[in-house]
Amino acid sequence: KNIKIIEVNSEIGAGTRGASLGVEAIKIAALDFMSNFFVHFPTETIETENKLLFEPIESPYAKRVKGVYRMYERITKSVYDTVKANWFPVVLSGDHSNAGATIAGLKMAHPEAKLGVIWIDAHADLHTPFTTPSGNLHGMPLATAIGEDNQACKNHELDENTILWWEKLKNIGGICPKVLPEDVVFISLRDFEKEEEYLIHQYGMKVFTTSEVRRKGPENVSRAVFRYLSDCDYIYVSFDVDSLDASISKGTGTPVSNGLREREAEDLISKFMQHRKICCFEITEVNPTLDRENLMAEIAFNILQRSVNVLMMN
Ligand code: DIR
Ligand code: MN
Ligand code: MN
Ligand code: MN
Repeated sequence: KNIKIIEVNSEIGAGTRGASLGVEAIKIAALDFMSNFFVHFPTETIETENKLLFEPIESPYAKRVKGVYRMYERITKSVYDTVKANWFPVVLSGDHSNAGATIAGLKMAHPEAKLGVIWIDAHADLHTPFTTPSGNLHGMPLATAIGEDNQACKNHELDENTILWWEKLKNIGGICPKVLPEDVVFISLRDFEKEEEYLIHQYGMKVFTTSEVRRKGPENVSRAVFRYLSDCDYIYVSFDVDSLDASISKGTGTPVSNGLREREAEDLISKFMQHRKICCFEITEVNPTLDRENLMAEIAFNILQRSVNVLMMN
């Protein structure tokens, strides 16, 4: 595969400041390891909306949603163009809200295909403006992809404007839903709210817990994941670094205990990358301002490098 890196230095979907520096921190990790990894690949850097961080919030249940929508437009186009030009997109992004756009770009590039998603994350990211506990859009990208409002669990009344922008996020690219809930697999999910749990149960979404990954091993888990997604034509892997255990993930906005070890994540992700249906890989939520020694970025870089090596051999 011919790799192209799409760099998204945006953090407007996150609740903690600093994730917009995550991609730079991964590059610093590469330099500290004396790796010339980043020399080898064409890179497109997406313009951000981070200036909105200095402005008052308009929609408390969908913070900076206009900016997130503009990010969605740019990322969707970039992913679409990359796939259409026969490049394999590796997306390095600040906060996870961007992943909703990555999925949109993939779906637009393959409108007739059935798209599967492997979501490696402590969180389900299935909130909507109707249910969110924080208003942060990095908790909502999967809901935009499956076209979900979750009105059944509604906690807030929304103003017209918030509803309008939410509709625009779900319908970006003119296809909604982009992915079916049954074609989403969660890995290491362990921190979610009851509104998300409702959706997971209602749709019977597939979850592999950390202990399952540990017990069965990467080979078996990977085989089970691809068997489960066997009727999908293309599969996207989204890696939120907070899937890693809190002991090694201080450098992310929302670390959670009982997560994956570095080696487990690396082995599992490189197994995923061997599969012919893999069409895109994304790493997100590295926040070096929370880290003392850039450990999170170093781990993310190791996983990136090994994954890309595997992709290039396939
Ligand atoms: C929580 C936290 N579910 C929220 N989500 C995070 O604010 O929606 N996602 N941290 O990565
Ligand atoms: Mn996430
Ligand atoms: Mn997360
Ligand atoms: Mn199916």
